[in-house]
Amino acid sequence: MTPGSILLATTGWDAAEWVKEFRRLAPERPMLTRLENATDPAVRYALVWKHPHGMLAKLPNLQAIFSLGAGVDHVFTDPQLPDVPVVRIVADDLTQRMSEYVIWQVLEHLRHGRIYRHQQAEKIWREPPQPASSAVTVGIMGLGVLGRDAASKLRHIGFKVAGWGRRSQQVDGVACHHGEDGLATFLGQSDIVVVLLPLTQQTRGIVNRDLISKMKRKTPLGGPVLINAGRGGLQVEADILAALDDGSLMAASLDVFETEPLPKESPLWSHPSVTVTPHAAAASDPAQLAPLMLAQIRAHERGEPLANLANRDAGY
Ligand code: NDP
Ligand code: OXD
Repeated sequence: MTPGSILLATTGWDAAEWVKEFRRLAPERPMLTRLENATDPAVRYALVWKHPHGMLAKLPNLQAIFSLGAGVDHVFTDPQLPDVPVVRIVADDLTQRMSEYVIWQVLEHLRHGRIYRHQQAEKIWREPPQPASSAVTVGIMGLGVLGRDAASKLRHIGFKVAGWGRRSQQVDGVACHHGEDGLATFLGQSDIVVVLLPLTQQTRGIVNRDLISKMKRKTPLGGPVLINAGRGGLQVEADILAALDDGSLMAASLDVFETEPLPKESPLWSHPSVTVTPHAAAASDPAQLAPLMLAQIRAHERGEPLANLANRDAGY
């Protein structure tokens, strides 16, 4: 069997390193990058990040779609998505990067990073109260591959950890909650809420005024803290800003936004209680991930099943 061609279809993302990596690892396998070539019958695999909608439907022999990220919302929003398996990224490298981001931001809030940066700029020598990590509960919304790893690493640092998902599950040392009924209890327990949910029809806009109003008010940090590294569509930015301004939210670390890149006029950029990062919590590194994708493609061509399939009905 001749090796199937790969089409790389991305927008808003420089794909040069991915092309280089695939050409290095599989020089025998034709790799297409021009989106107007998306009718080529030789293409069996599409690697996508925010591909132009409708284009994949024109590939007559497409066998699988690989998301270049762990999230697949950008794939499922294509109204003409062909009926082939959609593979998402599950990789230790990406998981480790996300856990690093979560730990970094949780510690930033525990250890008053924003306050000390301000104090240094003003030459102020003052030590605010220092709560123990063991006095703080980090609540993780989305106990999937990324949420469970972050939970385990936070526990090892010393935090108490709660988690919330769609279905009931047990995770060692984590107070697990699920479904709509479990959400208020989960929020009432969590001093810092970390959002690692996928964006689906059910989760769009979930981080809104109503959810923030259910967050624990009295926390060892002085107020509730939000960290969102899931997707921008999960949050209602106007509600977050209003909550920060009226004090119902103390601080927020946001890696993802309703519109990306975050528009220059967004008040989030300059809000003193907000930390903005440019959708950089966990980068997809081609040197780490291309070999895994290629291994999947080769296994598929040997007749083995594809792993890490997204569920089209659930949307993640
Ligand atoms: P998983 O699919 O492994 O986990 C998703 C979790 O969310 C599961 O626990 C699932 O519950 C839960 N969930 C889904 N829908 C609901 C719902 N309606 N109510 C409650 N819980 C729900 O995904 P990953 O952990 O691999 O990734 C999570 C997200 O992180 C990605 O979808 C992506 O959007 C984002 N991401 C962001 C990055 C960044 O750089 N900012 C990088 C990588 C990913 P259940 O266990 O019951 O299925
Ligand atoms: C992802 C992302 O989904 O980078 O992996 O957001």
